[in-house]
Formats: sequence, C-alpha cells, structure tokens
Amino acid sequence: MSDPIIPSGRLRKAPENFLDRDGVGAVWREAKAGRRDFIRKAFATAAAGAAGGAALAQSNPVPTEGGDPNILNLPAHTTGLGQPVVTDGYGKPSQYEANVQRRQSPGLTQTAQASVSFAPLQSLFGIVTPSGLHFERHHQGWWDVDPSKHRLMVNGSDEKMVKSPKVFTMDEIMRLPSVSRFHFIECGANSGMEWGNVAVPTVQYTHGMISCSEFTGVPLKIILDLCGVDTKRGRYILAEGADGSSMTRTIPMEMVEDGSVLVAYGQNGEMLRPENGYPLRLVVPGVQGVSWVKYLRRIEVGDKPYAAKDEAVHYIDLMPGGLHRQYTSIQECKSVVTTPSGGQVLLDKGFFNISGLAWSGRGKIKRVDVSVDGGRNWRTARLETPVLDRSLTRFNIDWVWDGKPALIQSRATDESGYVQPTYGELRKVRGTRSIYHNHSIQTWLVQESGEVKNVQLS
Ligand SMILES: Nc1nc2c(c(=O)[nH]1)N[C@H]1C(S)=C(S)[C@@H](COP(=O)(O)O)O[C@H]1N2
Ligand SMILES: [Mo]
Repeated sequence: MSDPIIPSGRLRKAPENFLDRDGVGAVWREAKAGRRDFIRKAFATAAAGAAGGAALAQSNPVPTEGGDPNILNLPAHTTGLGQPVVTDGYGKPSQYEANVQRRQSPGLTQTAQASVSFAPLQSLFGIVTPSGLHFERHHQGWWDVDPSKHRLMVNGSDEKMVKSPKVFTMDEIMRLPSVSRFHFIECGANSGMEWGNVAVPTVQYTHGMISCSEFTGVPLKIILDLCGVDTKRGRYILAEGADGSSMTRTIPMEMVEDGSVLVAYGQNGEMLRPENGYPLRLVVPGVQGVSWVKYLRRIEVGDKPYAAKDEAVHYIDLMPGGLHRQYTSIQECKSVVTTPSGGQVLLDKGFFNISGLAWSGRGKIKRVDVSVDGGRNWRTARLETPVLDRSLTRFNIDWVWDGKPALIQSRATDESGYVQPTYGELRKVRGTRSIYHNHSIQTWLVQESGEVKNVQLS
C-alpha cells in the first residue's frame, strides 16, 4: 500500500461488462438451439485462456475479442474445478479485499506498542465489526496470554469488604452462567485529533476508534456474589490488567449491580482475539474504552474511587477556564456518515445511499437526521434493526446528488432525549483543548469533482 491514508471504500464503478445482456443472450440462444459444438468450442477457448491466466480476470461470459460474437470466452471459475474445502485452518477474506485493513495514523505515536490502529469504518456494513478489523489501543503492546495459566483474583480493599476472596481459573469462569450481548466500545480519544481543527482525512481516522461486537461472558455481579461482597460499603471496584501498562480503572458499583458489566471471554462467536484482551476482558457498556480492561487479572472492591494514574492524570478533560474534569466515563450520543466519507469519490451525479453509524452510552438510538446542506435542512434516516442498548445502530437514507457541492452531516438523538451537538455548541462548553469525548456532528464536503473531504462547520 503506497499511501496508507487512501481508504479502500471507494465507490467503484461497475465493470464494463456488468450488464452484458448480449453476452448472456448469446449463451441462452445457443443453448436453446442445442448446438453442442458451440458449447464445446466455448469450453476449449476458456481452457486455453485459463492456461495463459487471462480467463481468470474475466468474471462474465463475453464474446471473444474480434471473433464470432457467438463464441464465448468463459472464465475458468465457470468451466474448471474450484479449490478444495479449507481444511488447513481459519477462513480468510477474498484477495480482492486486501485493502480493507486496520491502519495506524502516520506520526500519531512514537512506538507501535503504545499506539492505536483504526477500524476501516468506510468499508463495513451493518453493526458488527469483524474481529480482525476491531480497532486496537494498547498502552504497552499486546500479549497472547496462556489461558491455562491465566487467573482472575477477587479481593477487597480491607478484610471485611469481601467475605471469601477467590482466585478463578479460566475453566472455573467458563462454568458460570453466561450471557451474550452486542455493545460498542469506543476509545474516549476517538475523534480527539479533531478538537481544534480538521486534522485527518478519512472516517477511518476521524471515527475509527470504535468497534461493535457480540460479547459473551459472565456478569461481574455473579462473580462478586460468589465472593460475598459487602455492597453497602463496597461502592466501587478497581479493575486491573495483566500487561505491563498497569491499566487500572475505577468502576462504580451501580454499573455492576444492574448486571451490564461482563467478565468476557467471547467476541463474535469465538474467544477474544489476543489484541482485544484474550483470554479475559471487562465489558463496561456505554463507558469509554479505557475501562474495558484487557487481560483482566484482578478485581478489588473498595469504598471510594481509586484515582489511578489513568483517571487522575490521563483521561481527564481540560476545560476552557483551566480546570479539568475527571471520571467523564460515559460516551455521549454520537453518529457519523461512513459513506460517502472523506477520501471517497462519487463518480457521477444521481442516486446514492447515504449510510452511517450512530451510538450512545446512555441507551438506544432513537433517531438520526441527515442533512446534505450543512445543517439547514434535515431528513430523518431509516434505522436498521436491530436497534440495541449501547450498541452501534446502522442508518441509511436515499440521496440524489445533483453534482453541486454538498455538505453531508448526521445528527443522532438517543432515548434519553440527548441530541448530538454541533462543533459550535460543544466548543462553547468544552473549549478546544480536550483530547477526549469529542462527539460533535461530522461534516463531509462533496466537491463538484465528486471528491469527498473532511471539513468542520460550527
Ligand atoms: N490491559 C489493558 N487494557 C486496556 C488497555 C491497555 O493498554 N491494557 N487499553 C485500554 C484502552 S485506552 C482502550 S480504548 C481499549 C481498547 O480495546 P481494544 O484494543 O480491544 O480495541 O482497551 C482498554 N483496555
Ligand atoms: Mo482508549
């Protein structure tokens, strides 16, 4: 890949022979006439082509170049024997999708261990992020931890807080009652580069620190109940990871008590990927990614917030007056149009499906409005089912492009009634010096050339 910034999700023109009715017609006519030698000839031509490697490139039957229009050059995949079943391992995407990759933002971090890779939102459909394209955020690199050696310890901040502290093996955790739920995880720093001004060109970089999976695991409440936690005094937990980053985060006990916080081992039907915390991670729906502690090895129950380094020094929001906010965990209601989006090219005027994603850390998405004139007029988009609690929601809306410059935006409203703010509204309250929790409305400028650019409107 020469330029890592160019997204793969270009709106591709259909191949020339996409609706080659003549070619298809020829097959039908000849078949009806029962001319067997026609079919034989067509096979022979295709076989010759396959030997030269040429027929492989052709996916529809078309007349041979310059020859008899009734003689078809059939592609090898129509005439030959295909590949055997995949017995040697794990299935992979088509070679033609090699462009769809997680990417690092050049120059964003100094090492590839304390770094981020962004999910290619412009190339994804529906709400589930394939596990191999889930964004990554590591503070000190990832590990493939041996599950037979991994342990989860549950203890109290003093002797009375937890009646019977325990150390669980993975086998012991996987015997417990489990649930499976779809949730998004968004790094608090998603869109963080855009606080002051436009900084990155594509939706992969503006919004790609979000992913959505079906997570499977045990509600943390069940594990704490087994250990006999004093929930009157123990109003907070501290979650700790087993990697070298000393990733520890405080989580209020209310979130655990409603059963939504999970000790998860499953992601999209299989075990978690190593990059995402294999074999055990915390799932804290609606809360910023940093609290979803990976390689989870310890839960401590205490009576006050822990003010760990990743909540007292990092993951704080600098406000316009010079004060900073702490423990701003919830990911507010947010949305983004993923197609068309920055770096893509509309090849012609006419019909386009505008598609995007919406989410809220406070519940379900109630509504998404879309504007193509920079927020002057809005139309309500279709929400695709399922619309789930603290999950991504897919929206779509029809658009006929007249070939003139357009400013495309989406604005989400969640079930609490909260409406996603404009940059102007958000900056009035938050200033421009934060890193985290930028959830303002994104604008894509479609230029007359069809090229789509990231711009900011207030
Ligand atoms: N143990 C551990 N847990 C961690 C981190 C980490 O570096 N180490 N990074 C956190 C941050 S900041 C985020 S955004 C999410 C990212 O999860 P992912 O890599 O599965 O996308 O994991 C969180 N949990
Ligand atoms: Mo993060």
